[in-house]
Amino acid sequence: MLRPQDTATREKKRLDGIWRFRLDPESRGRRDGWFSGPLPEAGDMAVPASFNDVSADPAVRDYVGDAWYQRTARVPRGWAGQRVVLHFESATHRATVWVDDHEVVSHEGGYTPFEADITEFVTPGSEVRITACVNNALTFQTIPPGTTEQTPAGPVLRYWHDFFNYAGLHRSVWLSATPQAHLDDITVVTEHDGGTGTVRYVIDGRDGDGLDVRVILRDESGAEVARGEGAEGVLSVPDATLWQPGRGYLYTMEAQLVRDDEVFDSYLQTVGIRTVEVRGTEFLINGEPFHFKGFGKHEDIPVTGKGHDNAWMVHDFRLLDWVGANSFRTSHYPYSEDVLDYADRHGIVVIDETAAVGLNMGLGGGIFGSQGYQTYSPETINDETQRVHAQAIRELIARDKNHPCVVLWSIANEPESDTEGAEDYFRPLFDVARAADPTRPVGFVNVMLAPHGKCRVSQFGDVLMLNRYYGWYVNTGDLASAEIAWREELEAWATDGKPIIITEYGADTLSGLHSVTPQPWDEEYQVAYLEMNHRVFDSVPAVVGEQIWNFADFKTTAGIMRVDGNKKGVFTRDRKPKSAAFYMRRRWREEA
Ligand code: GCB
Repeated sequence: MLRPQDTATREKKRLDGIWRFRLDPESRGRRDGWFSGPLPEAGDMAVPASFNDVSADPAVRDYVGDAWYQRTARVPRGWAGQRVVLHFESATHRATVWVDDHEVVSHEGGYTPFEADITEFVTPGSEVRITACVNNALTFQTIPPGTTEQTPAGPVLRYWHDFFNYAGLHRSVWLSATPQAHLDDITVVTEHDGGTGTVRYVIDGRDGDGLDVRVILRDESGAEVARGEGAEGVLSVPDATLWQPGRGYLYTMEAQLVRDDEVFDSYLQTVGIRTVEVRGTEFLINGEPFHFKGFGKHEDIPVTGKGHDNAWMVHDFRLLDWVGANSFRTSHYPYSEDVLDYADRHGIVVIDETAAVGLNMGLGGGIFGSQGYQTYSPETINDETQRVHAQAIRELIARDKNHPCVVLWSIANEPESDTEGAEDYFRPLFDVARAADPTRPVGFVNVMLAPHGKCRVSQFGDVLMLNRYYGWYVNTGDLASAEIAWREELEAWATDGKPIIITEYGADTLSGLHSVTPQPWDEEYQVAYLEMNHRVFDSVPAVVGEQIWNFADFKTTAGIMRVDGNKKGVFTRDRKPKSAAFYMRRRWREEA
């Protein structure tokens, strides 16, 4: 699947704006055919946005079930004879879509795109009615998982991840036109050797019998630097400018379907020439040791929730630059493609994560507190969950494989990983990731409950990614003991001979709370906590990265461990710096 584009042969029309919207707690809509006419008794909803906080109504905020979106759109009259596609960048967590009365596509998984060829249902120049039934329930067979528990007051959704179950149409919806004979997929893999860059490409086309594939690679000035013929090939780029952390140089590869000099379809694929390799305990980008400095983030902003917003995105990248970060992890789900494009362009390194978070019944609404379920069992996380998880890995890699910013796949965050069930569950999933992308390292994020010597899944990863909260969830307020325990555990991990990235460490901190005698929740404690962690990291050579939890405060479910959300941000939810932001800026910028 290729994201909609405007090119010499393609057009796109964004369908964002105000859609008609209605909750459907009794799931009547399908039976009553709500798609077959104007959505009855509907209100308004912004797209893109999570619906939860927009309405200022607790019943909408906490709603679980079907939610209907509808709008009309005019298919441009110039699209006659073209193939017309309806493309959703995401629908959380699943959706079924109708065009007028025709059901055109269903998709499972809240953070990857899907589309339908709707040519046969539309007439260029006329309007169509587009209806999406989005559903945000979670079960043991969804990624992420959850379950609905019956309470005396009715059903309540429970889940084991520590962020709010925002839902809706979080990203853009597009109508797009392509030629009937069209390009369908592009894969690029890059290498370089002594100044010469190599771009291997594979192009898939559809309905293009008798057409040839041609690719043209241009540099940032638009000058052609290489050209190839055929659906697969290797381009050689003398004196290539590399894509590097902090310097996101991008070539553009134009893929064409052609006959002689006539171009039938054209698609523009950005290409960053760079290599990624794990060697011993080093993580190499372009053959140079790379040290990850950054954050676990969230797609989370006031009111809009997980809805993509360009102003907030640009602002976040400005703050990453200000603080001296060079990377982040897309904790805990695939982010908007706009974010990855932006990271490509700005040389920010990304650990790209699936939405497999909370496969761990040992975790509560913070880090501890068993939930009374067995994680892996026929009734809970089972073969079907594994199948859905495998599909989530494939869809993430299919979507993001060409982004130079992505250097590492994270196939899960903090699953239960110290049991035989975990080993059986995860072994094949690493194979799925490696089959989908043999070029990047693969890992998963280990939880404190499965320390070195107990974890049975880390053996499968190319790198070790550790989330640790010494001085917060354990040794709370006692940084001296925390430092001893943490160093001991980290030194044990270092004996595995793999690079270690600390993918989470953090302390909840209430912005504005100060003390000359630091203790948990005040800004000085957050700084002291970070300083203690850095003493530990800096003394263990296998540590190749530190990503603080979290970039900014974010919304969670209500709970006794959370005051208006998770407060481990170095910035507040509205991106005001805490003292830790200035401290990190000193550490990361002075080291640079
Ligand atoms: C974790 C989770 C993250 C939580 C964090 C916390 O280990 O990976 O999703 O938000 O801890 O603050 O408890």
